[in-house]
Amino acid sequence: VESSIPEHMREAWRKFSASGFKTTDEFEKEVVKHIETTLARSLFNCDELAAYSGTALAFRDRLVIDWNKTQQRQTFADQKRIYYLSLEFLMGRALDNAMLNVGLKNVAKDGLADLGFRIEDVVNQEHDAALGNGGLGRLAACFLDSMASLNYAAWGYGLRYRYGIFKQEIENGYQVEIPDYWLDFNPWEFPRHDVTVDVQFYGWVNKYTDENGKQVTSWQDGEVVVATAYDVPVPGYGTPTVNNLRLWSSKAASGEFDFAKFNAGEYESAVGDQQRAETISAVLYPNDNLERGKELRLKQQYFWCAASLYDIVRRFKKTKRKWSEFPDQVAIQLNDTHPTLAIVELQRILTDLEGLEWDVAWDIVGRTFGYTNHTVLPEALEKWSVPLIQNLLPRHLQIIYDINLFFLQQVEKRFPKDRELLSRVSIIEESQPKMVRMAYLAIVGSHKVNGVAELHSDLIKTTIFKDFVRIYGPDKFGNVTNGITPRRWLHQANPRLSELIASKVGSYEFLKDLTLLNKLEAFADDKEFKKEWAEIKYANKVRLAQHIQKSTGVSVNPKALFDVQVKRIHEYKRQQLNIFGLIHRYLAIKGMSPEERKKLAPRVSIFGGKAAPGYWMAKTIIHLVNKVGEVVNNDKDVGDLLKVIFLEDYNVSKAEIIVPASDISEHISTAGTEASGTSNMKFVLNGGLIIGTLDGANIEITREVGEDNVYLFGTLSEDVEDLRHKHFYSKTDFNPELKKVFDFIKSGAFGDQSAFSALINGIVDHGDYYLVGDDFDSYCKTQDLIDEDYKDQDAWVTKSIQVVSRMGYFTSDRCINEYADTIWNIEPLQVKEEDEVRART
Ligand code: NTF
Repeated sequence: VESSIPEHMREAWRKFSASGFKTTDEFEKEVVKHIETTLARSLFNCDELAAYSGTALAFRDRLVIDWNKTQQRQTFADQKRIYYLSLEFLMGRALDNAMLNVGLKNVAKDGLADLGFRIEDVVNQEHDAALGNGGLGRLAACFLDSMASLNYAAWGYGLRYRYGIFKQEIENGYQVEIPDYWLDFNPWEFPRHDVTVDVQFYGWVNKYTDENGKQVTSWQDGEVVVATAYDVPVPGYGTPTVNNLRLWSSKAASGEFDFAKFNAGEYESAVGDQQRAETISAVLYPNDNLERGKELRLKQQYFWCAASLYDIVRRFKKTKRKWSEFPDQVAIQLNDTHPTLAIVELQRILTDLEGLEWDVAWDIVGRTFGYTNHTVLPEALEKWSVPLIQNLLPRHLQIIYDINLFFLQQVEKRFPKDRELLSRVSIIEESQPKMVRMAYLAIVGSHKVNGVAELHSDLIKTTIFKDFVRIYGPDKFGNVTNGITPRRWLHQANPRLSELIASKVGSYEFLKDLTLLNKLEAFADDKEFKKEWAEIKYANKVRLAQHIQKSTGVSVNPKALFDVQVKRIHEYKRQQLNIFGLIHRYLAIKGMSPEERKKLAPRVSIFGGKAAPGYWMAKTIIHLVNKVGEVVNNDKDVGDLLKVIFLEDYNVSKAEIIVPASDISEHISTAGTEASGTSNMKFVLNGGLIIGTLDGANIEITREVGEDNVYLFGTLSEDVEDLRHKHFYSKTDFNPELKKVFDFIKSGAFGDQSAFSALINGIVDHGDYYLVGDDFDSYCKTQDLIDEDYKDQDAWVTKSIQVVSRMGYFTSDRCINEYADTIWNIEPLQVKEEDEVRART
């Protein structure tokens, strides 16, 4: 408050307050100004990168104006805020999104043309912000877009990794990882060197009675690391709301380095302290659906939780409210268990630092947090070893033990003498060493727990969290089916389709209310419309074909069926089923007469995705796909009938090219393993059909778009356990067609067969955990059906239109409204109508 300018001196401020460009001329003026002054370049020295930088800075200025106003508005409104804690935010590129969200892309397009540039080339200069692995991080990014677009007062909190997810190159068919240093030029972040938090590690706990006879618990003599805030504006679509994503960066507490040590000649150790501190936020862990219990990862988690909580509490304290009102002002959503320490940290702040009674504090904590579970895979459920926490966070370990004690006492009271139950639900697992079960801690410390698709939410209630449903009752557990933002995944990625839709449904209003897509249904048999629809898909395929040619050297026929599987490489996602199916197809083609071949539908199979660097089996799958591609793509007998492509370095910006170009995409996880999946929604929203198992959101997509419009196959989730069990005593009825595929691989058809033996043995000899053998036959038959259906292009296009018209449910706007209603208990913040109108024009 002391830093605000007194009312009688605000005249000059109002007069000169920035307002932002509106016309092409004004835009150009801004771009030239930035290129000449901010970048110190000139028209004699301006490449596409400089044009990108100038454009980004011009739009950044524009966003900052609305951003500041939004933050002021939210502060004055003094209402509840949402805090979304996520270790991953997979934002992708920001410029195109900013241009579309503020409604000035056409202005920029014309302006850039005047200045000698094509807008696509300029946009393509931007480096993806890749602070995430896959679905979990991208979901967080879609949620930020929706929360801003719906005018919720919401902040994201994350880590500012110096290195995001690695860049993938393929060398001789193998994945090679290259560091992703993305911060060289990043106009979208604002360092807040004045917003810092000291975060403590190690040390010991001192309990004593002070001079007033009060019990004091203090955590002392630890090592301090400084968290500095970097803020990223998050613009909403068609609204002046610009929310904030705050990312923390770590630095040693002593500044540049410890001068005392430096002067004493201990240069190395002085620099070492600095580097050790900076290491905390240096790199994103590249595992998807896997936790490995590394100490540095735990440090990252606490560093981020402590800084975020301090920030949230500091903001609350400015309102001078009573602590009991904290949950009326603050809703914190935990994106998986990664931020679970925030629960413990808030309890510590309220009891040790603010002096609240344990029970009073614990009630506040419970009302504040909500926890979203994103996986049932046992290897992905976080557990931290007690000795590790004891050493790094001694006070937090005590609090965890107390939380567990009070929780178990409560359970004992309701279920007397059920010792089995007590040991099953204990937050502490009595193993060697003892482990803290983070999901259990998250459940006990939250008022709502949700899964991310109906099947998944049912599964968590009946399997991993079954006992907790007994203890707390079913109401604590809910479902919020995932969604995606139609702004990025339709309007931005597929502008021609978005425009065609707008021309039929009347306006671009469907981007804010996706259920309006249902108006398209009326045109599903309209000849003219179908022609335009098909033309757009074809143009998108031509664009992808060009990309494939450029990046792999393989030329593919855009008239062929494009079959896409892009996602992290994981055994449970079953890229191996896909590639085995393709080898089967290749063998079939080789065995056909020329007449038979003529009847076949040409197909291009496209794979993309990264393997975690330590995930050997996933890397083997990548290797096999590449080797199959080498053989198939160079076989003259096959020609256009089959091409197998591995696109390297799959990321958000590549997805924006790939997704609009698919005819069929594959979502073929073993039933019960993929919590939701979100790319399935992106493909269908762009008029692609899907082949999938009855897993995750596939089930709800099928319900919405109709069973006739989805290619379903494979084992049901309720049968998975029995089959797994059966594999251990009968291998006799092993699929003969799949065996032929394995024999072909073993013959050395794709190079040294020993490279693939583990992949095959896992299926043949080691229990086939992911049921590849069980589902192979129905998978291949379903692919044959797709071949047949694709030949009838007219019927295919009708389906394509129908499915899009029924995708309204899968907008992330719907999810955010559900979270707001059922978990956060928060309403959007009203924005003045004139501001709304200004934002749209
Ligand atoms: C992922 N979970 C799931 O594997 C996906 O099915 C889901 O779509 C996304 O979350 C988003 O909900 C994880 O990445 C994690 F971390 F939980 F394993």
